Amino acid sequence: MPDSTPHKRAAALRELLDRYNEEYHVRDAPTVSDAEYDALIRELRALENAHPDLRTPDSPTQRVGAKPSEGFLPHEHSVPMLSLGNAFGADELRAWHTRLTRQLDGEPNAYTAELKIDGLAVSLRYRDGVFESGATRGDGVVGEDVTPNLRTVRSIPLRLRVPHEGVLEVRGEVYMRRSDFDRLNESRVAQGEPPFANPRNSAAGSLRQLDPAMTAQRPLRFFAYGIGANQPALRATTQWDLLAALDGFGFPVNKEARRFASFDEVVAFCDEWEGKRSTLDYGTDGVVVKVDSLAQQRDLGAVGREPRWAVAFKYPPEEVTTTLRSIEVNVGRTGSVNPYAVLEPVQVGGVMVSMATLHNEDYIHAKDIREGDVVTVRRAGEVIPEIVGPLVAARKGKQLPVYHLPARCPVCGTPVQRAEGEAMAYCPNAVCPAQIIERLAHFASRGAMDIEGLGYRSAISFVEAGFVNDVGDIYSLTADRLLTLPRTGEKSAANLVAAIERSKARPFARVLYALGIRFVGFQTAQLLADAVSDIDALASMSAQELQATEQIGPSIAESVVSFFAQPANRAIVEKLRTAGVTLRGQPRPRTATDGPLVGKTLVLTGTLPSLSREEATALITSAGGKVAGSVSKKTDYVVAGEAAGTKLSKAESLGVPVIDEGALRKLVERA
Ligand code: 3B9
Repeated sequence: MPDSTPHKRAAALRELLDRYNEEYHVRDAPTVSDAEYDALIRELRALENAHPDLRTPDSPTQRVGAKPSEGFLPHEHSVPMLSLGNAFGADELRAWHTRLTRQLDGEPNAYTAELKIDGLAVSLRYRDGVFESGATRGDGVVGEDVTPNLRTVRSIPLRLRVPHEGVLEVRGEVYMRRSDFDRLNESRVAQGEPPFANPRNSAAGSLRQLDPAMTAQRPLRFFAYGIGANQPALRATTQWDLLAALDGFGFPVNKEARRFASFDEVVAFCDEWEGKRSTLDYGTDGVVVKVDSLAQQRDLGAVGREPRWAVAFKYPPEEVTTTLRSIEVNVGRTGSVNPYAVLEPVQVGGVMVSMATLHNEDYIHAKDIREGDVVTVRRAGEVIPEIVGPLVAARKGKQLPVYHLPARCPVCGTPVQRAEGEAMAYCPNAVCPAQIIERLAHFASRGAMDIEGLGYRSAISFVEAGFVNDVGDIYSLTADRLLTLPRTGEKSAANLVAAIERSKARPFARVLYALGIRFVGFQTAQLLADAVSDIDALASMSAQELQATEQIGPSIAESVVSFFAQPANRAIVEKLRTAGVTLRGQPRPRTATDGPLVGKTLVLTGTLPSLSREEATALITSAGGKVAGSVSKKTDYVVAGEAAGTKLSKAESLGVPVIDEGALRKLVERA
């Protein structure tokens, strides 16, 4: 209900809106819908329009109000924004700790460890609890006044939740979430605008917009980690208290921050996040370790602009820039022509990288990547290195030509084809040596036929010698023939022949996977192997029949059909059959549709004399019966062994027949 006066109503609306804003943008826990919020802010805006004297700078209506500016004014920080010394690795972190322990004449009482957010540092100034101005760090002494832009950042409160009469400067990091950044870049590309290279650049660019209305449309966020000027002084005596006070004022404080009593725990925290940081939706380039006690911080002081009481433990960067020497292509096992970048070698995320995938021609064009460019390379966690994009500004003056995929297969010279609507280009020559080599290497690889000693190098020499034209030919390799190859001794030849021999016993699913049928990965191969009795059954299935199999979609089905439609592939199957490779599945415990136990439900309990649980289940299901986990009136038999428990007594009380393993075997054999 409207309050008695417009003044009171406006105050009430502001309080509500501030609370909802904080719930949504700071706590990530909204309690009202966007529509409710919008209705309230519309009401407040109308009220302020009718009574302009009610409009205050900290009103939630004033987040976007300022007009575009000509440029940013310098802002002198009343308390300098210090910078952090770096520690690369645990040894340097311990060295930092040793230095300060010596200076303090003992260990600090405690430490805080805070993730170092990959954004840009800002200082926010509040006077009498109201946001007054904000500036970038600059050189730590003078930054740029970006007040109107900071006002648009929803997680920055325009008014402190707890009154503070006087001045309070809050320091922290403006950043962008990775997910928000991806979305922003997608829409920029869709509108023909150049994408940002990374979330950090995107946040920096957004905060330095001359028109605050532009900044308002960018998904900027804020984490608070410290204070500057504070008069009257806050009562905190530790960094940990300070973080709690900032939270109490309504600022977002990163929830991963911890306080530790021992330094070893700090080191463990840094280690732990090195592996986990790629799971976060925001970038972190390290951990900021601080001496917790503000009194001890004061005792330690600073050297130049770097406090002795804090340090940045830095992770190896996940993104670096380097020069793209050239774009090359390789030909995959399906004939796909795969472009990749040859890079000036660089360390990324702790490993040396000299190549990165470029996926396909469209990807190269979408990112406008050109040979000779300076590019940003990313490697997060275990992922394959990729090129984020070129630094177009570094290209100035030079005219770098747009890249085009070669028109012909670089290995066999066949013209490359690219079907309408497909991302990849293909070499259509099924006997292209590049494809044969890839198929051989895949066939022999670990999860497939696991032929030890048959890798790329031997695959190349077999193809070059003309010994092998397809994976079926592997089984006609003999020690004598292998010995005619350069660099092949008696022993390695014998070992390889033995490894090839052993591969004949690999299960059917692995054989199917090893064939390298497009879209048939190991899981799919397992599904197919379970669905058919043998390879001939699979080869004779239509796409429709295949699709009737659970989890087999149209692309897989088409691919399987077209694989077996090719005479060359049928010939391979025959070579495998002649060699004695496993081409049929193991009988699997699938419920048979006929047999002596059709319609019967059995329950197993205790240890049977000769059958494991799995074997007993297989026996029952192969006879058409079902195995249930618990006894009920619907149970037909309970099969009991040694140390049977409550299921046995339940069966007796319900009058369900109890049989032993011998009786089960007789039931099954009755057919
Ligand atoms: C004057 C986290 C970051 C960080 C400090 C950080 C970057 C810098 C810092 C901030 N993430 N914490 N902390 N989580 N990226 C520790 C350097 N502190 C200051 O800037 C600072 C500045 C101070 C104390 C701290 O006291 C003085 C007062 C008057 C004169 C001189 C110093």
